[in-house]
Amino acid sequence: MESYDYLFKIVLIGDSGVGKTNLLSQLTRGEFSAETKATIGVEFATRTFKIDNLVIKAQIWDTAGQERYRAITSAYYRGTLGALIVYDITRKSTLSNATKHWLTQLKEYSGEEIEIMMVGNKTDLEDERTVTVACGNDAAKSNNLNFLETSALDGSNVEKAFDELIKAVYRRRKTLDPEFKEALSRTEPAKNKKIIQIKKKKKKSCC
Ligand SMILES: Nc1nc2c(ncn2[C@@H]2O[C@H](COP(=O)(O)OP(=O)(O)O)[C@@H](O)[C@H]2O)c(=O)[nH]1
Ligand SMILES: [Mg+2]
Repeated sequence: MESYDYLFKIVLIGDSGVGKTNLLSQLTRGEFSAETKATIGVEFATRTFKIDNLVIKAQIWDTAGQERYRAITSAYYRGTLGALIVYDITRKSTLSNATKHWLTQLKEYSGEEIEIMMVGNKTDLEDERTVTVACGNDAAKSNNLNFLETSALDGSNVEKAFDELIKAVYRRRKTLDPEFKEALSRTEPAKNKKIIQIKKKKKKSCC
């Protein structure tokens, strides 16, 4: 088995049909499928990233189509350190759902201390675009999210979107977790595998 220093759980969320499954298959297998089918079978796929001489294994969770019914459960989000919230640049409603529904649910289940990358997918469909880059960027900015546009079809920015997210998670862990810092100060990469998780925050009773 491939060895790694840290394991980060990442989740993919967003409306049905925005391209979550294809972004993941493009990242991990270099594959794109034009078929519209509900995701079946795969719970997550993994991919390793190298940062500061450390091997970070990203375990990236994909939904099994349950987002269609907005029925994602807290188990899906448990232990998440980072999320990719995906919308489709040809469908405006998917952007408003990204910030209203998906971001709210993510924060509710995962707490505030996670890194989020918002992704406007399907840039290859420029002629059908209804969400401008500026509009997506503004929505991301006003919610303090990282932002990129991608195409799961031609692969543009796919690697970059995940890579930037993993790096942001890594930087945040480094500032939050004393043990993590200690491991980083060693000259050799840490030999012990370590699963970094954050505990769910208790919900505040009022706002
Ligand atoms: N043109 C184009 N189609 C895409 C892209 N990403 C996904 N699709 C298509 O959009 C549909 C839904 O994709 P899928 O990955 O299953 O979306 P999910 O429901 O969010 O997992 C499929 O027909 C894909 O082929 C993309 O970047 N460009
Ligand atoms: Mg899917």
